[in-house]
Amino acid sequence: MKLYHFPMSPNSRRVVAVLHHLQLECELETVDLSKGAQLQPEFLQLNPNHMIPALVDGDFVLWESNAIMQYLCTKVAHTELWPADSRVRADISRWQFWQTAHFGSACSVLIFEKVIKKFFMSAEADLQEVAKGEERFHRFAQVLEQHLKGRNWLVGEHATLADFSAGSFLDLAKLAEYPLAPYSEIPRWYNNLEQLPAWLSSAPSAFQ
Ligand SMILES: N[C@@H](CCC(=O)N[C@@H](CS)C(=O)NCC(=O)O)C(=O)O
Repeated sequence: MKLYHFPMSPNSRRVVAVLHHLQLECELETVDLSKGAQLQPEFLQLNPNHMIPALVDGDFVLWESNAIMQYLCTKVAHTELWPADSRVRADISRWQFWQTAHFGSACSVLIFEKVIKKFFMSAEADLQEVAKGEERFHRFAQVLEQHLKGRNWLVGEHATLADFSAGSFLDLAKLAEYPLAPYSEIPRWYNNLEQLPAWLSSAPSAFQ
């Protein structure tokens, strides 16, 4: 298998974390987003959305990080990341979809304004966009905070794909200045994730 990724991307980091957790053999190829490598014709053949991550497994090409994560889990007989029970899987999928549609998209506004503009475009953050991003962040962070009360993980008693997906955007929390001050459960839970060997070994700095 070969995974096309970019180390700084939360969407690809969570896939790399799954690879590490499951100890699957997979070649990693960096697609340098800062140089527009995702727009090269060879990569567009793999993912016409020009987005990483993308997985190639023989003649099967798969894009969308959450789909890749679920697919990787089917490579092993059993994993707590993606248990066989259909309701548990539905619950995990719920959080993965929620992350993509809501929480991650709120974080992305702040990442774009505070990180990408500053480091890759030498531009100032648009304060109106930041305010909109923060409002959206609070809307969904409150849901996460409430759910985490009395729990160590989003679903059941173990880390699952739900935690890998929902947690992945928090590694940029400081740089993107997420308004996390009112929340205590979210940092507590993210700290649990940070203790997992696969989370540590997939950190962007581990590739530098
Ligand atoms: N929903 C997609 C999002 C992937 C995504 O947003 N990738 C970004 C990096 S974090 C990307 O490749 N952007 C390059 C571009 O849009 O040209 C997934 O979960 O895989």
